[in-house]
Amino acid sequence: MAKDWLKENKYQYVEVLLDDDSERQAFYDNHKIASRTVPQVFNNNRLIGGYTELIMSELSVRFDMLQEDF
Ligand SMILES: N[C@@H](CCC(=O)N[C@@H](CS)C(=O)NCC(=O)O)C(=O)O
Repeated sequence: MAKDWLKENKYQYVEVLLDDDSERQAFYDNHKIASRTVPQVFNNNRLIGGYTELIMSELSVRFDMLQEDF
């Protein structure tokens, strides 16, 4: 869903596959990610979160832009 959303909204992304359990655990630990789910979306090396947080962050930016128009 996150990949589809990024494509639809014309964002470029790099996918890091974490199918291997130990690699995935190491990734969570190295990035201090408390959640143990995928996807984990980063923007400029900064963790946004999962799909839900990705959508929420976009909505937040759009909402701020709307506010600036008033
Ligand atoms: N709220 C998260 C949910 C992510 C989620 O549930 N991902 C599933 C795979 S699609 C997962 O990692 N399940 C493994 C688990 O819950 O341990 C989001 O929006 O990204």
